[in-house]
Amino acid sequence: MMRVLFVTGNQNKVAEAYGILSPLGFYVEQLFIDGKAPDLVEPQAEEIEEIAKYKLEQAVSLTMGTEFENEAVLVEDSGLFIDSLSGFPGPYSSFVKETIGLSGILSLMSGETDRGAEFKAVAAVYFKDKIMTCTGICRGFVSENISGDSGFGYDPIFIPEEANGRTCAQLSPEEKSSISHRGFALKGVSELLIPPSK
Ligand code: ITT
Repeated sequence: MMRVLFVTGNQNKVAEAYGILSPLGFYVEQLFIDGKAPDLVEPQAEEIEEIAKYKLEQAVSLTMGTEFENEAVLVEDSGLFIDSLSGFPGPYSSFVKETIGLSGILSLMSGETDRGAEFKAVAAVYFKDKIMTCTGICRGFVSENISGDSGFGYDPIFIPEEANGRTCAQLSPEEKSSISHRGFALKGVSELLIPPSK
């Protein structure tokens, strides 16, 4: 099994990536340096693609010259893009979650009938001098209420189109990953790492 080192501070992402990539023949492990998950700087940028590339550069430079330098290094950046808010919070999703939180988003949307939104993830991998990136999108709606207690982040207020009205926080990890932005982005990069045999 090929090992993929995931550079992230979010253990929920690691657990999901492990579930998505293990059946495809990859062993996902969170990268720790000196016992700590390295803190990557997230630039203020309009596009999560740009943020993911910047995070990957930092992640790769952290592994250069270490025992990890010949291994595949993965980063990922994601965000929730709400149609009626012109794509907000998008690249600012982390900050918004920490400040106004889920209830703040629901208040911003109070009385709004257009609840359309999408989750987007950009996964970027460096392996053998090559950079591979893939974007995954999950279309859905922002719920009226906070529901469910599995998952993380915005899961309790996001209803994927395929989820029959349930929020991501009401899905099993397998159900979420089979339709999620992260599921699509990681399956995409896995095919670039090892093209499927015909
Ligand atoms: P990194 O260390 O990998 O950057 P992070 O949690 O800061 O971890 P992001 O910047 O990519 O990750 O995430 C932006 C926000 O979107 C953050 O608040 C996450 O909790 C949330 N988020 C990302 N993926 C999600 C998912 O699958 N379900 C719900 N919320 C998610």
